[in-house]
Parts: sequence; C-alpha cells; structure tokens
Amino acid sequence: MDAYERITRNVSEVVTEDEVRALAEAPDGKRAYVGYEPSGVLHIGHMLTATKLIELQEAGLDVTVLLADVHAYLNDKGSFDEIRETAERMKEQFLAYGLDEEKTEFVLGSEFQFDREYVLDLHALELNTTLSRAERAMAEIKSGESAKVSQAVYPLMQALDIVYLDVDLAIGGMEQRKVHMLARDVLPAIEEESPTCLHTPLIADLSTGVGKMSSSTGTTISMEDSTEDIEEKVNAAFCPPTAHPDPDDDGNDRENPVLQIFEYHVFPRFQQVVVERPEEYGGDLTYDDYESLEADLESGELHPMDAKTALVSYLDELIAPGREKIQA
Ligand code: NAL
Repeated sequence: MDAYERITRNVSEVVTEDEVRALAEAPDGKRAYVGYEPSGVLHIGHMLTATKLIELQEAGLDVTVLLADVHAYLNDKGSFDEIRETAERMKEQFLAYGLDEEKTEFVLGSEFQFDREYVLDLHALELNTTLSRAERAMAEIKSGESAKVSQAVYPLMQALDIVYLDVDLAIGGMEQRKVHMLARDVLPAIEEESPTCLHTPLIADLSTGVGKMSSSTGTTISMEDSTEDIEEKVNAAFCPPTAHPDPDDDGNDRENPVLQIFEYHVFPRFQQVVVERPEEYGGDLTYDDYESLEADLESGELHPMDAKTALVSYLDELIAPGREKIQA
C-alpha cells in the first residue's frame, strides 16, 4: 500500500484528492488533527477516527488531538469544570487505544480559544457568516432541539482552530463535513489557505443496521464495556449474510454493522483475522484482508455467528487496555 492509499484507506470523502496526494508525497513534519468534545468514556465513534490517526502516524504524519472543552460547553454538555475533568480521562484512553505517545500532541481548546487575537478573528468570521449557514453546518452535531446562539459560534470556532493549530489535514466523521465545508469557505477571510479534509464513514446502528450508531439513541460499544457486554451487544447485532442488505420495511438504507466493524476497526489494526471453528465445522478460517472475509460471509462459507464470535474477541483486545485505565 503506498502512502496515499494508506492515508485514504476506508475514508468516505477526500477534500481534495490533489491536496492529499501532495501531503502523501511529503508526510514528514505534516500534521493531522481531530477534535473531540470531551466525554468521560471513548465510544466506537471516537475509536473510528482514532484508528485513522494511528494509520496516519504509521504513514509518517504527526497528530494533534484537540480536546474541545469549550466546544462541549457551547454544545450544552455540562459545566465547564466537569468537562475539563473528563478531558484528562479521555486523553489516557486515547493513548491506551494505541495512539503513539511520541507523535501525538494533546491540546485543550481553552488553552488558546480565549486569547484576544483568537476572539477577534472569531468575530471576523461571525461577520462573514449567515446564521442559517452556521445552523446548517451544525445540523448533525448539535445536541438538543432548538438552535442556540452558542451553536452558531461553535462551527466558526472549529474552523478557526484549523488555523490556530496550524494543521495540514483535518479529520472527522462524515457528520463533520458541513463544518469543514464552511471552514473552506470562510477561512479565506482571514487566511490564504483552505483546509484539506478526510471524512470517515459512520457505522450503522448495531441492532438494526439503519442510520448511525449513537449512544444517545441506541446501542453503542464503549471502553467501559466488559467482555460480556461486548458479547451481548455483538451477538444481538444485525448481521445478515450480505454486506448490502435490502432496505428495511420503512425503506431506510441498511448496512451490516458487524462487517463494518471488521472493515473499519479490526482489519486496520490486525495483520490477520482468524475465525476459530471446531474441526467438525471446517476448522479455523484465516483472512488477510476485509474483502475475503466479506466474500466468505456472502457465500455462506463463514456463518454470521462465527463472524460475531471472532469480532467479540478482536474488539475486546482493542478495548481491554482502555478498560483497565478506566477501572484503575
Ligand atoms: C471537533 C470538535 C470540536 C472542535 C473542533 C475543532 C477543530 C477540529 C475539530 C473539532 C468536536 C466535533 C464533535 N465537532 O462533534 O465531536
């Protein structure tokens, strides 16, 4: 795999390809970053972008993780003091997940977002952005029903952070794409360059395969889960013997979340996946890439139950170090 393939592996969107190709040609000293609203415990959505950061570190990039405490406050996630406390715990969990300590810089938003110069630049962006544009950018991020002024400021600060953290590549889930597009449009008001972005896919709800997996509406997997919790959730997951299930009764698109977790979480971190089976059922199956596992599930060679059992043990291995940190 060349550097460009590795950097863009498993991403849903590259903005723009030419810009990422230029980065891939000279990754040394280049910096990628993701921002997270601090919450006490990492869940599978955080882990998905963290896996991408680990791949980027392997490709030679440096990484900044922004613990976006002020953003979480603006998005109504609690008192500022509570949020600050959870940020520290989150950092420990990211390191336990496998981010390279030498190549990762953790920054709290509040370290620079109250600086006079930052605040003035923020006001410049406010002057250049309509309320409706800011509101649209936040549609897939904001918590609560009614739009607050704080939620219009939020995406502008996210855009400005890209300038202040001096990063070359912004990473986020697909729900961040409208904020990044806003950033590409408004930043030229204060900077000459627009940020290059990579967007990672969203994983479907575990039990239905519809929509996005989320802790607020359904089942998610987090670093707090015991092995038994993971077992229970994965065993109950939607896993038809296909990667492309038909729409549900209401006509909603569906995915196979078990396959998605293999593709986006397991294969990027393990050279090889072994599905253990008793001799009488054909013995162990060994996969060097996601595509061959998917093909075997579709052909019936690999039974969904055996795929789930293997998924539990790989997910557990990924989560175990963070779980120990949480319990310590
Ligand atoms: C991500 C978030 C907040 C601030 C950021 C600043 C720069 C880059 C990325 C950032 C959190 C993200 C979320 N909006 O929904 O969790």
